[in-house]
Amino acid sequence: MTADTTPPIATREHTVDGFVREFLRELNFGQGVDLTRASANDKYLAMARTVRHYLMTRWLSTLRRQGQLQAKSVAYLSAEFLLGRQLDNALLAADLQDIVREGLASLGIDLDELREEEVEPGLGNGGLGRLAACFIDSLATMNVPCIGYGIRYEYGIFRQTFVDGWQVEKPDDWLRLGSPWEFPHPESAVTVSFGGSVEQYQDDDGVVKRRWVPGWSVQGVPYNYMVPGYENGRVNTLRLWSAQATRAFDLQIFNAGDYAEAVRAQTFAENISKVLYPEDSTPQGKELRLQQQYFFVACSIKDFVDQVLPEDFDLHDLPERIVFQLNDTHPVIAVPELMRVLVDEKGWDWADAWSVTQRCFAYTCHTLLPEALEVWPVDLLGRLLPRHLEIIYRINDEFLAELREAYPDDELRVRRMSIIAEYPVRAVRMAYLATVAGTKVNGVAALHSQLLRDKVLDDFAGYWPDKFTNVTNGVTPRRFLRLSNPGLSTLVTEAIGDGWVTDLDQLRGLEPLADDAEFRRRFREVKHANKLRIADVLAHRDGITVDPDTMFDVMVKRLHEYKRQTLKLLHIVSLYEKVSTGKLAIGDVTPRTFAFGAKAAPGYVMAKQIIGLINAVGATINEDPALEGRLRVAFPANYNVTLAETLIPAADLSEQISLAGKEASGTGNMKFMLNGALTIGTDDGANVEIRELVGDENFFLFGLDEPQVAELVDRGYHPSAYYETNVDLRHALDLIASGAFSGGDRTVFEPIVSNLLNEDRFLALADFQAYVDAQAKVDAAYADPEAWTRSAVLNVARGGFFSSDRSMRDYIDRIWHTPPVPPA
Ligand code: 9GP
Repeated sequence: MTADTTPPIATREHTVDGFVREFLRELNFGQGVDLTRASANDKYLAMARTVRHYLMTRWLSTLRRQGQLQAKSVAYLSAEFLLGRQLDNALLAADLQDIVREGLASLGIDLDELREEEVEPGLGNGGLGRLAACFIDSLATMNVPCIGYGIRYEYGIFRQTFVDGWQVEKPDDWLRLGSPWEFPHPESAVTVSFGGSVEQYQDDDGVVKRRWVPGWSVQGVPYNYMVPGYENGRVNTLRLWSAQATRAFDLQIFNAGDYAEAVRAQTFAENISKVLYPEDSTPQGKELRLQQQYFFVACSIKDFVDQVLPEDFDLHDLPERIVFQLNDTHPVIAVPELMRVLVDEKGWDWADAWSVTQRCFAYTCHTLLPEALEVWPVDLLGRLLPRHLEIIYRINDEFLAELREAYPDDELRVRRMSIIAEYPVRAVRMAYLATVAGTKVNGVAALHSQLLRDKVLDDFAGYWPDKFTNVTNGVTPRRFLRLSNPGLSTLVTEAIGDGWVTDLDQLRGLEPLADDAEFRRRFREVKHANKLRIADVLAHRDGITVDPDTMFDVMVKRLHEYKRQTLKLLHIVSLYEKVSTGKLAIGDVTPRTFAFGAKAAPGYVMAKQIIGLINAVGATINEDPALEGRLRVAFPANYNVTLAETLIPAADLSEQISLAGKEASGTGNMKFMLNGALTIGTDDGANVEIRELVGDENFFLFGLDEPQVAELVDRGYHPSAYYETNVDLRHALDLIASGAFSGGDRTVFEPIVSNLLNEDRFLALADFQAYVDAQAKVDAAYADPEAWTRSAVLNVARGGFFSSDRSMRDYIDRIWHTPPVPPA
């Protein structure tokens, strides 16, 4: 027998005493303080580091096993990962919740107080980034090898504050107090270049080739994060890149004595990963953004090819070893980058390189708004990445030649499908490039995928019908039910066991309990407790008072006109107007708390106006004694993942009221459903599937559907006609215009009113009456608590489809073909 020479991996003792010993060691040796003098932050950091030790053994053995097996992996390329707080998830994955609570209590420390010390990394804008975080959680839990690649922004999504009701952005300094969940590896930094020019040269065989002579470079330093699977021994890796000046560059200038210039060079390089672009759905055509995109994909490809793969790996086998999933168009520049690596650096011929590249990528589109499909002017691209632009031109030339063969008599169609747009400026259409390069293109909900096929990418779908598929989004049940709603989790587990945590379809087992009066009573108790919990959070966090005995009617999402927060506002203002003028007795109004959460992109003027109006309406209504506290608006600033985790479980009504055909999917809608809220919504995004699953009788559908919207727009939409003919709508708009919510100043909200009356791009006025009618049905349904609870239970029971584990199964079956690799 030969001795096992594999070095052992350290383990930790999974007991209260073991934890306490480790924790004190971290506090004393890691933080350099003793318990009596330790600040809350010291204790939090020591606890977090102790907890991560418990996951380390799993992480190291996952990496070791992956090194041995070289199983096919997913590389999820995403400019955003909106992780949320890490501690609770780590405790859950490592089955440490009780041990840590007890261990800390034995030292007189309250776990819940320490939890509040954690600052969430806001490395994403909203749904897209949060989806990426859910996906990597699911892949780890399902034992699928995955590495997430993204950017370690020094400043994440801005911290929103309100000053006199108006949004004021503050920097999100999430790293200030230390970041215990990351592992920097400066020794593994990679160099990424920009600018310069392309030169022609002859290789050793006299073949004329082209290569890039870059103008300047930066370093990408990897920071690793653990992505633990739920109680399964696997920990995958998320690798986020931070930009730094290259040492050579730095030293050269420094040695020449120009300290100021050296610092400037450093700042210039570090700017690349300095701040997340706070845009959601609309791209900012900024050079820095393209730098960010290229920076992280170039680092990631280099990392994968040079560090992750074994030295002797034959890159011709790359498609059997990896699939690079392009999360929206942000990482699409990875396509020409892989071509450049294979052709220029590895010396492959073009056809070989293209054949491998085409089999390595797949593309997810997350939008339907034409303005959100990124397009890079060739001037900019050519300046920043001249060799990549050449490669894109060649990809396009060959693609157009192929199309001309397929459609010899249809040059118009060929031009429509060109990766290069000619108007208004010559530019690269990144979605087209991704479609041409990817094995598959998917939308994120059934309706969205259909509209992609039929409208946005219809020429491509006609040419490659099999390339297009759908994967409906999902959310992780670990974070968004098990952790965020302990009351409901316990109730569900008591009823059907805890298998649902990793197999959410098991929630179906709750269906019969919808008819069980005792179960419904306990379900209501949980909801009420969740309302008390959020009331407490809002009181302390925001100084906002809410009444837990009212219906919680919640609209939380980015502020965007297509999402139609204004429609919600018109409903509130209309109710207020009717009560104030005596048309409606306050006693007949269902007591409601209207909760909003929404950040507006800093440069999106109309969105910021709407925030001002929500706060102004809230301030007026909340202080009007005539309403007897029956209607209140609660708009906490800085809605984020942490707040979502307490707010969503308390909701009765989920507002998903985007204009049909505009919201690709939505994922908040799924979180609400799983937490027992009923949806009022349009036939849009994943609402369509929610309604199909839960049934019409448990969903408040209203408004135009997508074909009706298209028809109305084609016919010519005149919002003012609705104003003229609908008295309630007129009164509501007039009240806003009168200055009633702006201290009599009629100019303040005039832009919103006139935009609605004259343009109303997202047809809020057309859907107003249908929305108000649907809200009347909500009131009627809510008046019968037993029937309402029955519907709420059925929403939970039928929500299993929206697990991100199911989304991952669909990606694996339809796109990735990456089988699970159970731990050794
Ligand atoms: O707007 C979509 C949202 O509907 C979807 O749920 C989310 C995740 O797929 O992606 C959003 N898209 C973007 O943020 C930008 O394309």
